[in-house]
Amino acid sequence: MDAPYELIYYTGVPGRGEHIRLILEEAGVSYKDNSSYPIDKRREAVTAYLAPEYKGERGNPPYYAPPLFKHGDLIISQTSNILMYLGPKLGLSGSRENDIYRVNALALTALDGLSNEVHDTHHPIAIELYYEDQKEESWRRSKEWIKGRLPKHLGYWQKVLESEECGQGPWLLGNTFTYADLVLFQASFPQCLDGVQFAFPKAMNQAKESGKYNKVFELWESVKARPNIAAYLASDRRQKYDWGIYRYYPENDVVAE
Ligand SMILES: N[C@@H](CCC(=O)N[C@@H](CS)C(=O)NCC(=O)O)C(=O)O
Repeated sequence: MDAPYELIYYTGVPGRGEHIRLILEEAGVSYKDNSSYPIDKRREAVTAYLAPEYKGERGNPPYYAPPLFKHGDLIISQTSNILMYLGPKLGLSGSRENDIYRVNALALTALDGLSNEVHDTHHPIAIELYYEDQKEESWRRSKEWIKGRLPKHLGYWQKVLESEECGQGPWLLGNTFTYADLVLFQASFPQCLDGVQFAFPKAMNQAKESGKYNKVFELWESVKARPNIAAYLASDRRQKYDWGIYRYYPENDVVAE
């Protein structure tokens, strides 16, 4: 299909849209991104698809939330679904039969634990309330997350990278780089790893210094150093972490006892 790839996502933070940008950037393909539109057109490019009067089009049902991805007549939502669509087209979903399902499981696990759970540390009661209206609960949740969940997640990723079945790294599927590595990079560190690092720098530093998760931190460095990813991270297309999934509230960045 010659149609352009088009990401439709809110502007101002990397957000969930970042996982889609990273797979496209790694593959070196061109794509449209409404975050590069003139400022007065950016938000509308997303909200038009979410308006009550929008009923879907060209066989596609209406959407609940961005990111959305458009390719010809197909317009789909859900981050992991979009990645699963692009992975095989861009050669980033493994090489063996059924690898796509292995890669999808890894990506979903990283998104569950290092993206969705991190989001819930600053919005533990309701997404519609301001952080300031759930500060106490947010502090409690962050503390528990850092104590229990962060080591559990990092330990899991270290185990995958040490697994003989997967060739003991450097990537999650051994020698084969896939989009799951990109999701783990973005999730665990900025929106998974990169994101968690932004939100909880002290806790992540403590985890790094423990030496227990070396392969996970090495993977983060290796993804960052991939030529297309490095060029993208240095470009003005890479947006800053601010008020999105990963937020830095110093009072929540506690060190586990
Ligand atoms: N599981 C969905 C979650 C989508 C999502 O929560 N999108 C956010 C923006 S990043 C949103 O607009 N949520 C509105 C809502 O949940 O009401 C995905 O991974 O795409």
